[in-house]
Amino acid sequence: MDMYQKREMRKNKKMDEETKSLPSTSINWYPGHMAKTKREIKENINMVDIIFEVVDSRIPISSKIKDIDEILGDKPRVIIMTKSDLCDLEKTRKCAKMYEAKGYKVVLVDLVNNKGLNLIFDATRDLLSFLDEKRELKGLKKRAYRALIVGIPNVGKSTLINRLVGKKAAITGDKPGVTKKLSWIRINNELELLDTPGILWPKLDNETVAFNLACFSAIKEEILPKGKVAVYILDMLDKKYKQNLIDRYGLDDFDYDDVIPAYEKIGRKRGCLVSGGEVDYDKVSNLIIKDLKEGKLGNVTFDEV
Ligand SMILES: Nc1nc2c(ncn2[C@@H]2O[C@H](COP(=O)(O)OP(=O)(O)OP(=O)(O)O)[C@@H](O)[C@H]2O)c(=O)[nH]1
Ligand SMILES: [Mg+2]
Repeated sequence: MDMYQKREMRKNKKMDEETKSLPSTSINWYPGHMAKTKREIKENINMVDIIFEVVDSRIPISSKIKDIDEILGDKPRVIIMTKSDLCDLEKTRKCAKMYEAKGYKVVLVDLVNNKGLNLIFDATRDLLSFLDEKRELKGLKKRAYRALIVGIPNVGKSTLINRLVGKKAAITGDKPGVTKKLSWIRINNELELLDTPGILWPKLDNETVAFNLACFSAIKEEILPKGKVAVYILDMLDKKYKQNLIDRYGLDDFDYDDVIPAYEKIGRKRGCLVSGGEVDYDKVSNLIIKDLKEGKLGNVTFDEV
């Protein structure tokens, strides 16, 4: 990197600080198809018995849809926290307790190692046994419970369905916006699930939430600049998981106001170089984001209560 690039990067950093105070609604992140999904959920809500609301266990608060309650009404609800293999269990459990105190049932699952799935069935039976009793009184046979699965993009809704059904019934992918339309999937005699595309809320009212979502790929990459997201990650780790920075990058000194030395160190250590041996800052940003997502920066939870 030459002097000019360094100056530009410092200038950008200054600009970033200035934009921090901008009204957050200036970020356009709400594609039209999400409004359509919400409409369709509304249309189908009377057909379902229970809601499986999926959040990412690394950001259990930021990843909860903000304006969903008006649509879901008072249907029984289970909050399913996915990717527990990658989270900081202690912090995530505190968030789970906070939700439980509000009356939600909460289940933590690790969909890579199939952990916690039975707890979803247990919670569902607990919440819905009254339906069976009601049907029995009317002389009707028990029928499969119908669950609606909702959540922001990329939290693992379709993966969860595939694990529950025991085969690939829904398309999944490591980027937001994989599922395109609502679809019913029969899990077994006991459960039917309605998979939905990920949704967000129209107004981004909190910058921290936006960065948390960007860190874990819940919003499309072009919404927040990668450099900003990577610096946010370094800052969060510096504040909450310092040892992880030392372990992975040998970085024991991070200065938010001058990120260049950190970028230089990481770039050299991890080989993010251009020909001539200069550090490639874009490559470093990409590496930091990828490392975080894949758990190479340790098990982390960014939300705290
Ligand atoms: N490590 C880990 N990865 C997971 C887990 N659950 C899902 N994933 C991964 O997360 C990514 C997103 O999964 P999807 O099931 O496509 O997410 P989705 O919520 O259906 O996403 P949209 O359809 O885009 O809204 C995939 O790469 C999954 O393999 C989990 O428990 N642990
Ligand atoms: Mg999906």
